[in-house]
Amino acid sequence: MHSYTDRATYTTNTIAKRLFHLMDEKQTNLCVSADVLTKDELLTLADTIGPEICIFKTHIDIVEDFDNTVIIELQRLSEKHNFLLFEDRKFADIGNTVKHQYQHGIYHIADWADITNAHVLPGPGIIEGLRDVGMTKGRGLLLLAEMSSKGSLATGEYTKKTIELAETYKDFVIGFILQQKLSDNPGMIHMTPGVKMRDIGDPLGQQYNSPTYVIGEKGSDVIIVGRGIYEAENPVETAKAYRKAGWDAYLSR
Ligand code: S5P
Repeated sequence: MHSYTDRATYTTNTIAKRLFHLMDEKQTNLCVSADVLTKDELLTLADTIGPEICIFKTHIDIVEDFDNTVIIELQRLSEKHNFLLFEDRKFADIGNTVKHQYQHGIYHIADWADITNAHVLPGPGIIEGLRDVGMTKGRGLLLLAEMSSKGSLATGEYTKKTIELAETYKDFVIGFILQQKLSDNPGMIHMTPGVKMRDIGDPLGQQYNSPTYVIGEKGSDVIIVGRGIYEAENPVETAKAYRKAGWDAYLSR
């Protein structure tokens, strides 16, 4: 089994290399999913949880009082605490449209998000469109190969094709969102949402597994934790616990 650091040599993408090194240096494979609705909550979470994480994942379009200072502050905090920014945009349109959605509009995602993600439902054009914009800015893309939610249609042949498609664009595609390790390419990063220590799901179809199961048994690389952390009574202590569980599982596999 390769260490994260060893795996950096199997990719040419600068963000993927940075992430692999960052995880071993900082000793964390925890990505926090900051699905909060105000600028204040978002920035407070980034500053307090920042020391524990390798990636800060946003849904920037749910922030009610969004303005450009959110981005400036997020970038400052990402430098202060050494984590990457991941906008969980889940692009899903034709290449020409996603190019604009990635680069323009209010959010200018390509200008600040180190990582974003896409469904490959439309075919390879979506990757090519995002790549046109993202490569020159030194960004990385994750493909959604599986989803954590009940009844997900991203299974079987769709999942298999997604993994295959990534190889064609491995200068820009840095890995996958999925529930288990599915690629044999050590340069590809596997990230898994649907992680919570206590609950097994929510009323809207989310399904949860533990950090130990996801990293230790399913062979994923990064745990993505949202409500498990930001809804906890003590988010910082809880983040430390998720970080330790994820890291111990990596060390012992
Ligand atoms: O399959 C998926 C893919 C993603 S990116 N299932 C998910 O839940 N996500 C995202 O992970 C989702 O959009 C949310 O931001 C986060 C999970 O949040 P939690 O509160 O359930 O941990």
